[in-house]
Amino acid sequence: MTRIRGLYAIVDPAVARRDALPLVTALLEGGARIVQLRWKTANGRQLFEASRDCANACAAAGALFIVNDRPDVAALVGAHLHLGQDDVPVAVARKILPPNALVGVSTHSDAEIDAALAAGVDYIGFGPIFHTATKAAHLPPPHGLDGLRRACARAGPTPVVAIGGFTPELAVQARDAGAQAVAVIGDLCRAPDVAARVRQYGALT
Ligand code: TZP
Ligand code: MG
Repeated sequence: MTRIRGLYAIVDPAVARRDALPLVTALLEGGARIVQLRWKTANGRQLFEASRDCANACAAAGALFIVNDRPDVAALVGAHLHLGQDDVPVAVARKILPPNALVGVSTHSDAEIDAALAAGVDYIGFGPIFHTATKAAHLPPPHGLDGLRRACARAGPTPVVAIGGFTPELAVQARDAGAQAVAVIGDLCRAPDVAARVRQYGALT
């Protein structure tokens, strides 16, 4: 039974203009049970220390904690791992992760979905589904809900995490289109009351 289900909250301190730990604390208070730390501008020390603190907070709340980009940091803090297309290959990352670590990969096309499935990922990130105000490099145009439906069919039993432009209302539509989870950056990181915003995703779980 996959633990990738419902709201997949992504903490991006650069988007939020706040430190990672207070954000994670607010997400957990609101009921988030999957939290990823995505901090592209951090140096190694910053990312390690923030990951360690967020991992501890998530463990205390019984939430899943996922580190973006960096297998070494994920391994050091006992986190799960999310990889992009430009990161180390899944099989290489798994060499330094414990066997129970989940590894997910961001995909944007059929070819990337197929490659991720062949690599044995635990879940697939797929997007962007809608227009996103969060700047992410080299994103293709939005796939929309029809594209998401096709991606879920292609992924078969592997869980699909939809990403890109989500709000509580749109998240329900993604779930109805077949996504097991919905990843959210801006709508949570830019929320004036993060815990309250998480609660508005309650219909997802
Ligand atoms: N990959 C596809 S869309 C996206 C990424 C990293 C950004 C999603 O951010 P937001 O703010 O939830 O639209
Ligand atoms: Mg990456």
